[in-house]
Amino acid sequence: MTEPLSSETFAFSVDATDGAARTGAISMPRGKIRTPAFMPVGTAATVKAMYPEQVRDLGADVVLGNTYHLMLRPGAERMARLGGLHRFMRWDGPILTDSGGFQVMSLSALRKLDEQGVTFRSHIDGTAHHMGPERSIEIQGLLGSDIQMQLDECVRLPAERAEIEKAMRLSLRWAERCRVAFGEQPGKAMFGIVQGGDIPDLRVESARALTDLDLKGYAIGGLAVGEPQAVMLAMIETVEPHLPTAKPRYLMGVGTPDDLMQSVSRGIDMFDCVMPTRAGRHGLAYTRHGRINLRNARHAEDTAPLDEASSCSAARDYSRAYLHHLVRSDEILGMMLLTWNNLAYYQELMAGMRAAIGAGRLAEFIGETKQEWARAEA
Ligand code: PRF
Repeated sequence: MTEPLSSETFAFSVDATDGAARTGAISMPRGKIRTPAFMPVGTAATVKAMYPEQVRDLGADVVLGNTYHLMLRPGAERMARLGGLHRFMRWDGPILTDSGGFQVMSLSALRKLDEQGVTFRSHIDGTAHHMGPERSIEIQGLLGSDIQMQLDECVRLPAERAEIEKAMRLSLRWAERCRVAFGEQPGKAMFGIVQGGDIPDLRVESARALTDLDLKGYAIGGLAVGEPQAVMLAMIETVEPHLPTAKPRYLMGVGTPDDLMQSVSRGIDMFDCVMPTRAGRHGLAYTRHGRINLRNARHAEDTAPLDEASSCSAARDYSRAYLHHLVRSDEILGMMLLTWNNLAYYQELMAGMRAAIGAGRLAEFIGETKQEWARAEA
């Protein structure tokens, strides 16, 4: 099952499977990404509240950057003059960049989308911008991104079939244009993005058409955008059989720890989400014992740490009472410690799943993990 790895090219190898779940690695010139992988989000050339060394030490092999934010500030050409995103932010591992369309639609003002791309006003200074598929790939290249995403259109759910279908077909045409713009870049990759909302036949059509483009990897977009978890999981099950087994599959913008476990067991290899970092800045801790809201008064005199058995100092060495105090006082250290804890937990969860898949006991691992959440909550 294992394919040869070469550090000079982009290669994906599957080392073990357990049902639909797989564990393996993507190898690229800047390093190896162990899969299933969780990619911390470093939107503006920083994983918020974290030193790059800390992110690396937690076991993250790859971080995500955002075309939309970085093209506006500091700017793509400026980033290239400064030597690229890796040097700029002091992250020498692989970087995956999202293509910008999704962030334009959620963040910018006066946005308009047509065949040629997206036109929008910056959420920072109101300046007008246009970005088509070719420019998105050009910007991702100027940033120095290792894994670049096609420009796509993501429709929020619920939505009418006509709207979902139109966005899915536009995304397919943009995938072809991105593929041409990307060309052949040994050691780098461009991923396509399956769209099609919550409509199975549109999902299948999207996955098949993208597979025909023979891309290096495939993302599933347009999920976790308002639909129930059961619908998201059903769509993964619909798409998965139509994606090539030898290519990595990336579920964009997902999710909770339970979302990650359910999706890995359905064949997903990569994730990104702001949840652990954003929640950390809002006083929420993800732990082996479940989700803990440190704002809550019940932690005011709790001398226990978040997780006495964690490998992360933030989880092990600080009392819940202290974290409660920091959060209530809006202290920066509170955000730093909770972000650190949350990313550590997410990476521990991924490492746990990789080991469980290797041992053929993913279902048991998921059962044990959820059992501990339920026990701690009771
Ligand atoms: N497309 C892109 N980025 C994304 C999404 C998408 O559909 C999502 C949806 N969960 C998150 N990030 N390009």
